[in-house]
Amino acid sequence: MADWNELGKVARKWTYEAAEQIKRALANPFKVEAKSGPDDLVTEVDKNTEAFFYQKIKETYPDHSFLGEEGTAEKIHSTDGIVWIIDPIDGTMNFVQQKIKFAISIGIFEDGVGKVGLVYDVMADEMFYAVQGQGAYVNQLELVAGKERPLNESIVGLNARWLAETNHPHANPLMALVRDSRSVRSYGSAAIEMAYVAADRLDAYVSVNLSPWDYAGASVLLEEMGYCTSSFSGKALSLLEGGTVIAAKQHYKEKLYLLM
Ligand code: 2AM
Ligand code: CA
Ligand code: CA
Ligand code: CA
Repeated sequence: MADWNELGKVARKWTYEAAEQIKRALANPFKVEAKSGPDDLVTEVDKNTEAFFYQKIKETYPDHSFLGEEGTAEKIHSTDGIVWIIDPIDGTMNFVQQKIKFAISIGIFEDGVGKVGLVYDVMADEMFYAVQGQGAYVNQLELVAGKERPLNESIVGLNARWLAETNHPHANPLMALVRDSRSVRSYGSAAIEMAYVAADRLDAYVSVNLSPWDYAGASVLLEEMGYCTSSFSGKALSLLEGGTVIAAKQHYKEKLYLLM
């Protein structure tokens, strides 16, 4: 049986190493390309960081599988065995333009069950991590369950872009969420926003379109806190295909489904 504490330690060690490389890269010019549009960027630093993790995992754990955003390894079609799901830089636009608020995100799963999750906010030096059944932490501090606030006292993370697309099927429910919550925040990194829910800095986070690498790491943190992660229709998040995402304290679950 795998030693998840040990795997967690190794994942954190590699993450700190990768973060040093990312910070060094930030000091020099690097190539930026647009993928699907001007708000969807990738840099050579994203690709190099993913390749770094892929090399390490292949060398150290040749029987583990790998899924990353930048396609370093072939797409996987099954979650059998031990699978590392990695977003080398979550919040690439922040990385390129703001140079803060981006994260390395790693989820390690066994037969589809989250065992290790980490989200490392590189510039803030905040390591959010959890090992299944061992608690969730930010750096040395153990996270404790947050207050269950009513919606009008809650702060919700979401991307404001969806509100502007009035024909979008979820524009109106999102508008209601903006109106009825205490306030909304948009940080530009889904992984950090979901980690903030785990850490009680946000009460909920919603997105109309994410991929497994965006939420894999944070979903282990949220699970460990007893919070809920699901699609807008209440389905479990898939590790092979993306879609809508709700990450929230448990008491919002029914409320958010109804709203969406
Ligand atoms: P990324 O930076 O790794 O691409 C805000 O853009 C959040 O949504 C980020 O976490 C970003 O992850 C994610 N995201 C998912 N799909 C995206 C897309 N097509 N374009 C931009 N951001 C996307
Ligand atoms: Ca991306
Ligand atoms: Ca991402
Ligand atoms: Ca990314």
